[in-house]
Amino acid sequence: MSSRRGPALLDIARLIDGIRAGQRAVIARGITLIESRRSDHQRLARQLVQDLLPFTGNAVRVGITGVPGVGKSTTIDALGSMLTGEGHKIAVLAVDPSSRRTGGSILADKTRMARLATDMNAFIRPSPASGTLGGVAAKTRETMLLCEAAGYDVVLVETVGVGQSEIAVADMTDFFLLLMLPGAGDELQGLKKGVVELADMIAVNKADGDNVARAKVAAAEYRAALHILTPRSANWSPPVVTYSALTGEGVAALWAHVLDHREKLTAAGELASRRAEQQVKWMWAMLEERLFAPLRSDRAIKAALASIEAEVAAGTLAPAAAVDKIVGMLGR
Ligand SMILES: Nc1nc2c(ncn2[C@@H]2O[C@H](COP(=O)(O)OP(=O)(O)OP(=O)(O)O)[C@@H](O)[C@H]2O)c(=O)[nH]1
Ligand SMILES: [Mg+2]
Repeated sequence: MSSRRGPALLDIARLIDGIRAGQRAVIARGITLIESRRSDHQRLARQLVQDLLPFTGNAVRVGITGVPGVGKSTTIDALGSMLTGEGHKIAVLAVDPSSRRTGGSILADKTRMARLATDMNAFIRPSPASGTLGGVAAKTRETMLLCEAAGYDVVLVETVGVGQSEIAVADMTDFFLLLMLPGAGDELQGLKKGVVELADMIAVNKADGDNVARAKVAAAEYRAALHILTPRSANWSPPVVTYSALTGEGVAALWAHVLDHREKLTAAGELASRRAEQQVKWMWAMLEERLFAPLRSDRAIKAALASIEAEVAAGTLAPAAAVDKIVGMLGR
């Protein structure tokens, strides 16, 4: 074909073959395309995700959150290697829109996931580079789809429990796991009530050594706290468990709850409806992201916005007139 689209489409076909064959280098190349900010790459990435769509949706999608140091990475390592031992293929993704995680701490994370990092049935991908939460979440969602098409049947999405990113992760997964520390029943460890309400399970980690009794006390407190919250689903009451990512004690039981949840929600049709709702939500989130993109990236618009904002602040320009001006610039 001599058309300009020819070679690119050929590349996409090759990418799809490699991804579906589970070739790690090709998977990584696909993710790089998804994460690229270049508009031609973004166009190809959209085509790629669309073409992969029929092969997606088959994974158990689990979101994992908790304060820094609660043991998310250690838990993912323990859980992930248990599951690869059972013949599963695990993809580990992250949503971290802050610039907290530099190259250095990605490496540190890999040492916390020592077993998975060398496991051929595990694929670990750090969070897309910092950007807006919406942008980062969108890329992680597409990466998740790509991993599913590559045959990963469990996707674990980690996010640190300090902001809006928990909601984004709960919105892209089937099961949202909130990790807690023993002994710190104090106002649910600073977590916002909204995050606790999203949880499909609370798991108190580090229930080992001297901490076992304290972990049990914490679990009882969380159980009592959950009673006064409205459950996320009519078909599921979030359990509260204790475990140790370090010793592995309780990790299998933790996973059994995830599967139980899946069975119950599938039977009730809720898993399918949850995913359908999520997909529509993604569409709106991406539309918003796309419509707002010029406001953030177009230099002329950015400059004009600053002075428009100043005029609105000074009271010389009405907000409605300002919106007219901005929308006018977008239409150009
Ligand atoms: N005793 C004990 N220590 C644990 C356990 N799980 C994790 N740790 C320790 O807690 C520390 C933090 O663990 P990480 O897995 O890095 O925690 P994280 O939640 O991923 O932390 P961030 O990525 O910084 O948000 C490490 O020193 C772990 O060895 C556990 O079950 N028992
Ligand atoms: Mg970590």
